[in-house]
Amino acid sequence: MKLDIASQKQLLSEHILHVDMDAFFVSVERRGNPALKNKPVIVGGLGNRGVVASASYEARRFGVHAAMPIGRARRICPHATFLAPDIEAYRRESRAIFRIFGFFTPLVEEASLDEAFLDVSGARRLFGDAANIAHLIRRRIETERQLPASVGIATNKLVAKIASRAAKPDGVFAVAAGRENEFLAPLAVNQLWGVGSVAVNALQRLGVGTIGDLAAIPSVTLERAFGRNQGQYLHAMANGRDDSPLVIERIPKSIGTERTFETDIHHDDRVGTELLAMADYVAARLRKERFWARTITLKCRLSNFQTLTRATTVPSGANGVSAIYGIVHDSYRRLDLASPQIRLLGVTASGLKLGKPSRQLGFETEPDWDALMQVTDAVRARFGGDSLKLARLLRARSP
Ligand code: TTP
Ligand code: MG
Repeated sequence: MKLDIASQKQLLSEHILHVDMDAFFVSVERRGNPALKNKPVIVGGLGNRGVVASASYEARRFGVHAAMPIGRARRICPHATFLAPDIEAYRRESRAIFRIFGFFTPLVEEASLDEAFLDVSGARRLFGDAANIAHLIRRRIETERQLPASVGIATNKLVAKIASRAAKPDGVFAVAAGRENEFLAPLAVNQLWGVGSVAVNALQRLGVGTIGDLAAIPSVTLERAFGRNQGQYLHAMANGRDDSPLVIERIPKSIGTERTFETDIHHDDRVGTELLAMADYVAARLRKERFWARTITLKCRLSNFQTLTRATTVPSGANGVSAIYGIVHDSYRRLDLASPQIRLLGVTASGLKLGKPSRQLGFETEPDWDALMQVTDAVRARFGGDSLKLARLLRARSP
């Protein structure tokens, strides 16, 4: 392949690293207990219904693998050391490892506790090519954290991730630009993203076992069998093409809205309607970005410019209109304003975190707010933010 144009070179060069810690939980445990070195070690739930979370490579030789019931692991590898997980210790370790990644590039996607994608295009001037950066990262993790990591290097995330598996344990595997097909061809199709047992069976019926088999099938054939989007996606992946960008978490400090009224408002009922509209707006934005807020703040400015704020902590996180409205409305009532003259109201969500909250057990009689919000978000995404409104807001303006 010719690489004579600078931009093409940039695009096609191996600039994505996938770093994945080897037997992560086990390695952390082993570091604190050298007697476990080179021995079969299994970390997992030790109760009757527990499963293996992480198995040392010595234990894997006996067939032990992640998600295997612990009882079965005990039968096939009885001489292994079995340990209960210490999640807090793994989290601390994870943070230390991600700090090391951040030293090389700000472009880090946190794929899980023990794995990350790094875009090192901008780091090469300082640290040498991708292979050199992989070497430096592994050495720092080894000297500072005494843990083994493996690194896959490629032109894109898909191939880098598969390459890191090929690098394990404690190694580096680089797939040169233009050699993706060659690298992927002998591997089983389930190594590709999103190809689970259903797709594997369907592909088997087409005579496809390896990624090479899949790459040889024309895109149109796959489109007929799996639909246009999925067919094209499978075809691209099988040929080592993947243009998915790194997903880099940038968590804002807060998401909020406020409104100054043309004339001061006096009625509690009107205040409620305004707060509901703002809660709805904030909640929709939180969900759009997949955030949960641990703090909800009401701001209320009176006609004399006195500004009152009330922050409420929600340890489990909130992202729904009912929860946010409930909090700010309650805060407002507790201000206990005798004859309110309100100039401005504001609702802000802060202490944001990404992903699922720690769920509270629901009461069965409550409506399924999650499902309702999903539907609301979907309708609004399709028909616009004003297409679906809470009945009470039908006459109110959006904030
Ligand atoms: P993995 O990176 O999938 O596994 P690993 O690090 O133990 O081994 P490998 O060398 O193959 O990368 O997962 C990272 C950690 O996440 C792992 O140590 C334990 C935890 N984990 C679970 O708790 N449950 C699971 O089902 C899996 C797959 C992992
Ligand atoms: Mg790992």
